[in-house]
Amino acid sequence: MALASNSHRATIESKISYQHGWKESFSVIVGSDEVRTGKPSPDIFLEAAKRLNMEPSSSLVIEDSVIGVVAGKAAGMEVVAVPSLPKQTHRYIAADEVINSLLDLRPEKWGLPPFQDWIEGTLPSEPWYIGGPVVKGLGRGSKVLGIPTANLSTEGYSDVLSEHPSGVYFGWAGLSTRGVYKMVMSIGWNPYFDNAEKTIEPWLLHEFDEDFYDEELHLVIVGYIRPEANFPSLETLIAKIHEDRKVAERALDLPLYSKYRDDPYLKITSSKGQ
Ligand code: ADP
Ligand code: RBF
Ligand code: MG
Repeated sequence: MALASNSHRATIESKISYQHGWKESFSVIVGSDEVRTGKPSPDIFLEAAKRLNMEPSSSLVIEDSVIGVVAGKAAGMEVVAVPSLPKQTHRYIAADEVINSLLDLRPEKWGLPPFQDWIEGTLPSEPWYIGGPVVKGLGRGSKVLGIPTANLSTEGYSDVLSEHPSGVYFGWAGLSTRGVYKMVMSIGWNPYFDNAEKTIEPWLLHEFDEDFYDEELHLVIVGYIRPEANFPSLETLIAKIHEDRKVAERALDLPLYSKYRDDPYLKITSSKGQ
């Protein structure tokens, strides 16, 4: 695995020195000062392949920039693009695949060994925490989909939300006066509805007799299921969300995930996450 950047070698080294284990993860590092021309020229990638002793045609480039995609294709390599800005997919048409985040990278699609951390359709993560009073959403969940989502305000969560890509996640939900429930949620712009704002939409996997707007809801998010997607019809969107529910329900019984049911954050009644 090589790191091939348009930055100068010294800048790359200095930058990654702050990330534990990154330097050791790459057997080759190439900066733009080590070749004649930087991206979009293919030189950096060709040099990286040469030092790895690999054929360009059997190399896979993972890129976040448009000029990097162009450089990778010019080098005769396969290119997966991970755009650094959402809703910019159209600028990356030259790539062989555009994914929303590195969570969606599937090495086996490219003849590489698969990641080993996926388990029963889910990708475990360190738990992360959000909470607050249940707010009014766009009034669509129950009415249009038959799937109520207890929306949380995104205000005050810009750090957590920028750390975690949009997508479908699952975990545990605590309602201060009611209990702890399994939960599956979408975070993002809901491509089917093409929302202008990012929303947090947790579906609590329990039948309630009444609404619980303004009640304190705390979430412990323990894993990832899939990127948000668009769908050809409302029926196919609904079917997919029910599939997500089954994946989450089953996964949350695994010890790996069920242990977080007892997380004290689910019982605390303050209004700030951690
Ligand atoms: P909104 O657009 O205001 O979020 P929804 O149609 O999505 O409206 O309904 C969400 C509301 O339904 C929640 O705020 C909550 O009060 C209630 N509700 C009832 N059952 C559930 C459930 N199982 N999961 C989430 N919310 C539920
Ligand atoms: N909306 C989408 O447009 N695309 C999705 O892939 C998607 N996945 C969802 C997954 C789950 C588990 C839930 C609860 C909702 C999902 N929705 C998705 C969001 C749904 O559109 C949202 O709840 C409604 O817009 C109601 O506000
Ligand atoms: Mg809702």
